[in-house]
Amino acid sequence: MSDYSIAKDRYAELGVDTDRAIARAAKYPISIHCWQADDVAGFEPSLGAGGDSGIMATGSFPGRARNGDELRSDMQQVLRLVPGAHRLNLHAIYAEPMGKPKPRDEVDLEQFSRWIDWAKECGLGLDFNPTYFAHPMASSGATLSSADENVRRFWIRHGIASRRIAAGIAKELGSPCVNNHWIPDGAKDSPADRWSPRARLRSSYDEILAESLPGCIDSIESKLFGLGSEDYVVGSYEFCASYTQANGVLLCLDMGHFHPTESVADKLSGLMQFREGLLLHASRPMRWDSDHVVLFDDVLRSVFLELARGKAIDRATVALDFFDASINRIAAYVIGIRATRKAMLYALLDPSDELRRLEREGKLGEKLALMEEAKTLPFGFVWEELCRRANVPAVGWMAGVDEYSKSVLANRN
Ligand code: RNT
Ligand code: ZN
Repeated sequence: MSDYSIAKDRYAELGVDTDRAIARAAKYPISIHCWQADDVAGFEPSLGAGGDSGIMATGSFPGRARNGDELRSDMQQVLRLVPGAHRLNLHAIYAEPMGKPKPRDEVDLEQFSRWIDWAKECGLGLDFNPTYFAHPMASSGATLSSADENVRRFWIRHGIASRRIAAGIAKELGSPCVNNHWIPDGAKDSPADRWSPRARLRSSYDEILAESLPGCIDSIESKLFGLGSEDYVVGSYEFCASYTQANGVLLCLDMGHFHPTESVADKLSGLMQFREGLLLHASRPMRWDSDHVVLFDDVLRSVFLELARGKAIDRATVALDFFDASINRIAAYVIGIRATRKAMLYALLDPSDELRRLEREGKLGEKLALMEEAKTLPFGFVWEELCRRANVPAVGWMAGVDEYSKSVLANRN
């Protein structure tokens, strides 16, 4: 008997169909962020995220992608080592100007034509993000909430431009493009006026979202604090949850953007009573950082378990958001992508029906016992089978990273 057939029988005893779980877990797209490959630097000359942008990649591991060709090549190598359906998530700073670079507020579809051509060749869908950071116009720490009308208008134009690009991408690729808005706006310490910036942000989003653009699916991402916005974040969770609810756009929950003892998993059944979908940024908070490489840990498992138990996995749009410049970046990608896919599979293998029955019948001890036992079912063999069916390495994938590092990354100095 193969490892997999032993595992299949064990799960079947609990009423779980492993073949069905494998097929389902492989089909939900994971939108891979392009910015782990280059530490969120982007291709604009001499800008780069940096410390005043609210986000920062730390580390200096060699081999960072320096242009679109290198980034696409890295992505292709990553895709050889991860099972299931994927998309690629771009930021506006990854524009590749054909002639003279265009300013952020004039960026357009043409500058993404190389990405679009490549996505067509690979059969990948693309998602998009306006980049409201890493720019002189963001150096005051305020963008869409700025009291300086000149600054605020500049970023409104950028938001509008990003939506047109997203709609253009959707049309070119025949697949809706999620366009996620995140701003770094906030204050380091004790703002006297917490109200006006939020009122301005609300009206900025109203203007940005006014145009009807089929194919562009907007989302707005909240945050708790950032570098330089420790005390006050304009686009807080309450602001973003309320705005998106009132205006019919997606709320983006980044798993790194909450108080450490808060459960993102527990929010889902509340939020999703009132909205059809959600965007999830799979990420991992670590003390003050919100962007460590995603691991197959309790927190990630609990989020997907909640979605599975609520029969809502297909209502969540899943994207990744982490960046670590201190380890091999290809390995970082593969670890985080595989962890996210594993969490999907793990959740779909949950004996949810049986657990719910025990709970309904008041057998809470039995329920807890089964939850515990389920944790040590032979999950690994089912995961390996998913990889085999997807034609990617089940184990030993680091060899694919090492080989690529020697033949490609080592030549980037
Ligand atoms: C920052 C947000 C945001 C960014 C990316 C680069 O805290 O999580 O999603 O990480 O847009
Ligand atoms: Zn995020």
